[in-house]
Amino acid sequence: MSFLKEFDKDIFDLCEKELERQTDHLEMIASENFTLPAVMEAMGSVFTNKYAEGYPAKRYYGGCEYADGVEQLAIDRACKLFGCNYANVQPHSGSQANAAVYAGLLKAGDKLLGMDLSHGGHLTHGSKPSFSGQNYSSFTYGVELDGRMNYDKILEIAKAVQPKIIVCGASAYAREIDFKKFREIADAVGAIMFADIAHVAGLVVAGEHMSPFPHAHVVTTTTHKTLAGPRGGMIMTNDEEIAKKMNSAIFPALQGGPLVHVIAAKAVGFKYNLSPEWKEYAVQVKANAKILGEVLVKRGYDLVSGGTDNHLVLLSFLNRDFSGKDADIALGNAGITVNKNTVPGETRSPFVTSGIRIGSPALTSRGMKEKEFEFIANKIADVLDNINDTELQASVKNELKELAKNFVIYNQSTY
Ligand code: DSN
Repeated sequence: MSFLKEFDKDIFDLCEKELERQTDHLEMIASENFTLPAVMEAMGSVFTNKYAEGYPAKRYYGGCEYADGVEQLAIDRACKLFGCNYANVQPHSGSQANAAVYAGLLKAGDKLLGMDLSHGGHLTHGSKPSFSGQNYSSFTYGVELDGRMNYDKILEIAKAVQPKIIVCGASAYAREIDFKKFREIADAVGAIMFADIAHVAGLVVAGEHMSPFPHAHVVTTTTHKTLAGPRGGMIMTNDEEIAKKMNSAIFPALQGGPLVHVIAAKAVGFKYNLSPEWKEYAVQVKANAKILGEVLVKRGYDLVSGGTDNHLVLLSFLNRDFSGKDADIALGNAGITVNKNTVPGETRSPFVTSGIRIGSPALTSRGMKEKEFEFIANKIADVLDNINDTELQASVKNELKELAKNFVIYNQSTY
């Protein structure tokens, strides 16, 4: 970072501070991860200078021969990774990818059925403050009191709503999603099945979560969560007609020039996901989340659905006298970064909430295993048991900083 240090000390210093924060704190936001230095290098490459509207071999600007190489490699690797026929790697984010699915397949006002945000869905799955709830006529399904999806009930809702598209996939759901059942539901009502696998994509490609293929008509993901690649989005399908619609929806309908440097970084990330080490990582992500949940249950905490099949646990404080916000702040003071999250049956506002979501992907990328997660889970319980004890928070913070020192992910020479 010597160029940056020399040219813009203000931003350089903030980068330094952020590196220190990422190093000293335990990152347990379920949607975050640490990407490879090689991915960061690609993101900082010369491709940031290039305009490349269009698609490989069909560009609107000259000089795209190497951009074509980058994008084709990213597409080929994505298709190999997910076992699908078509991939669009241009979406700037998961939300942009989802916007393209709707723009390509729906008309304004068409009916969309997705998971309720407060039950673990996502803003772009039809939530009213989002374009997805404003431009389309959106309906929701949720989870049962046991915290799990009830596919018979979702079928009943789908029959009553008769949506054009059914969205499955979640941001805060700890159980495996049965994509085969969602396809049966979609077929029963003649709907398009759209799977947003942003949270579990890294597990899917390792065979550690059911794949949405061959069931879904269209699939989106982000590339930076469990996939541990650069920040961005992607759309996949096996249907040639849908693939054409997705390409037109991304460009020229929704986006302009693709971020070729990020597409290069996506290709690098996919190379990592295709490597033999990836399976090992995904298995460890799940094992770490599992022990985290088990310890918290042993310590008397309620987990929505009682446990986890994937990379996250959702703790419910509905029967406690503190909120998700209180827990988020207390754990933050103790050096553990999580996010407050609504839970099924929520009684508090979305700014306060009655839960927290805790994930294992980032610390697993740092090399932590069950032993460390058991230790951390006990520290989380200690802090929550004594939610107002700021001295305890400070001492846990110091202990965890010492632990973190043994699991260095980046150092200054990395970037
Ligand atoms: N912000 C992401 C998450 O935390 O799950 C969803 O977009």
